[in-house]
Amino acid sequence: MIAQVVPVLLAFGANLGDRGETIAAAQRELAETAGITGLRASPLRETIALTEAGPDPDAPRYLNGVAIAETTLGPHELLDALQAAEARHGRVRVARWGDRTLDIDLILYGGRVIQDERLTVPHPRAHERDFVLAPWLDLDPDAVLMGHGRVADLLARLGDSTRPFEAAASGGAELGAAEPAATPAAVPETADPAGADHV
Ligand code: A4P
Ligand code: MG
Repeated sequence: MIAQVVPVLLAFGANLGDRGETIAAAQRELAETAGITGLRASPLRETIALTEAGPDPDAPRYLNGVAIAETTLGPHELLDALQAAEARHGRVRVARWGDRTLDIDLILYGGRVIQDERLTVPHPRAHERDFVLAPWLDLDPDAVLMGHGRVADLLARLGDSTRPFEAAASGGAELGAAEPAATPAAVPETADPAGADHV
């Protein structure tokens, strides 16, 4: 049986500790994980913390970025790898949307729609978050979010409160973010939502 290679979009966020180094290290680790290839990271952006009470300019700022990759892992295996990386980098779950050393979300898994007790894909809030859309647009100016349309249009409607993060440790360049990249958003919306992980 030949494993199917699936394009994925991952989102990274951190607002505690050495945020840029944590995200860069997690991206390096994922790039070296068996079953994950071709990881290309966006530049990081500095963003205002969104809490359950709304945007909080007094909370520690986040760094956010996205990465595209290809995987032969199934979606839940990939989530296991993302959560293992979060745990290695000291993620402690205290409050929903609370401060964190590292959060990694699976935004897109090819053209698949997944809804179960562990995973909702496409990520249900990605379309309303400038901290996901802005770095994604940096990485892929033609990006399309399945079910919602062009990322450039979504971000223009939403407004962009994020700022480029200039630190040398931004991580994106190291993993090859210089060239615009095609993303899983390029997967046609007609993609078989029940598409098997294996052929
Ligand atoms: N889960 C379901 N679907 C997914 C998915 N597509 N990717 C489940 C990742 N996980 C997914 O996540 C809770 C559970 O969601 C997991 O156990 C997994 O099985 P979590 O990481 O423990 O908790 P969370 O991240 O606090 O919750 P949630 O609802 O996923 O939060 P969001 O929507 O990701 O928002 N402000 C700024 N500026 N930047 C940020 O990055 N992030 C958040 C978290 C809030 N505010 C932010 C940022
Ligand atoms: Mg999360």
